[in-house]
Amino acid sequence: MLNRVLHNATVATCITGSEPYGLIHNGAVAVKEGLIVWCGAVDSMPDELTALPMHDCEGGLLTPSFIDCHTHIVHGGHRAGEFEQRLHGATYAEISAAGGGIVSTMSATRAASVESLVATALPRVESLLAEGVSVIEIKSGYGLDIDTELNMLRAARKIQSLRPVTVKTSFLGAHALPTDYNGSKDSYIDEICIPALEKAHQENLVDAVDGFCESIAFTPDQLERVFIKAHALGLPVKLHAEQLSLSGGATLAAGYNALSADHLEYLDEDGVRAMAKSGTVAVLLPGAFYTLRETQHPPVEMMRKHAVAIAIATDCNPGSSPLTSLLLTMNMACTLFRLTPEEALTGITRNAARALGLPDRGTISPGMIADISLWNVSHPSELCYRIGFNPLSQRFHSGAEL
Ligand code: DI6
Ligand code: FE
Repeated sequence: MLNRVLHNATVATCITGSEPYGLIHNGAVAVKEGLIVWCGAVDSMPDELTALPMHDCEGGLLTPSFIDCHTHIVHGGHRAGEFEQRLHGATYAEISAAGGGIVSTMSATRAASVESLVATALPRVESLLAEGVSVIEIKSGYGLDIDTELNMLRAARKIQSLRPVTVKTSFLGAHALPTDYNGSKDSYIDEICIPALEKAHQENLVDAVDGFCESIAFTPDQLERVFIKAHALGLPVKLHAEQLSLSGGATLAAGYNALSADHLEYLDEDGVRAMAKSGTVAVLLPGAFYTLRETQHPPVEMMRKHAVAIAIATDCNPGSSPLTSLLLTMNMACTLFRLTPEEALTGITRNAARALGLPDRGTISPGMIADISLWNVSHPSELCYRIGFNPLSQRFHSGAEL
């Protein structure tokens, strides 16, 4: 049923206006052919819409469905053992040096078939969907050879065909240097990363191109070569930047009109200015901050001052953020980063859509795809405030009731 009017609801449109959250009290949303055609106070609804089937929301809250704009949700294995080792005193760096970390996930991912990558990702995907998620971004980056990078992206595409979710893929060949690669980081970029990107693009597996800019990963110069190839292929870019140190990644990304720069704990004001100029979204990842017990906070106040759009995401990955809850991510963003609940909600709706280049999602307004969630709460701040409680009552995906 793709035509209906959702009524008897408070509507958080997530459009900036006079009301916080773009709230409409006693609101209604009209959906036709899976698109939102009208939204407003129920007493101002145009007469012709009253002929549509009516869906009583019983006083609940409607929001745009959530968008997790940064995940590594497809991967082999897990790293619970490293979690234990860290609690016994080992550091993330020591574990990596001993063959753990990203490399251990790489080995497990290479050993997995596409089918098993899909099968192990699905429970994590379902955990997100159960909390009103309609769009998930999924990165490659644990294959680090041509075949496995492609397999990760094939698995990501497959997930969209198996569940009511929209998947956007990001190619992250420049995530880490595989330890079994006999060559330099420069030759890895030329011999593996760029050829894998070309092949993945030929198979239509890539929606955006990502990289990890950090002393333990790749330099701005190396990543720029990947970005040049991305632009030549007509693909937008994004970047893991300034997560562990200030490396200049955000400024590089802004120079290539990146959709987003992500993490950003060590970002400085020049980087914030560059992102403001290019309209690059700042994606903050409180799950990684929490798991790594980071103490450097992302410069949220500076982002507000320069009007950089802020999104938040799970960064779901087996090492630094084994997190599959956007509700908890919102709570963490408020408590750890001092985002307001309104910023947190905007961060997983309107701004997350921008971080993925999706102009037709992330708000409740005419012309948007009807990805809408109904919550058994009376005010949107409740979505951030509770910890470990899921008040989702219903989700509509492209207007279809699930
Ligand atoms: N930043 C991160 O936090 C993850 N990747 C990245 O570029 C870490 C991934 C892992 O430890 O498996
Ligand atoms: Fe990440």
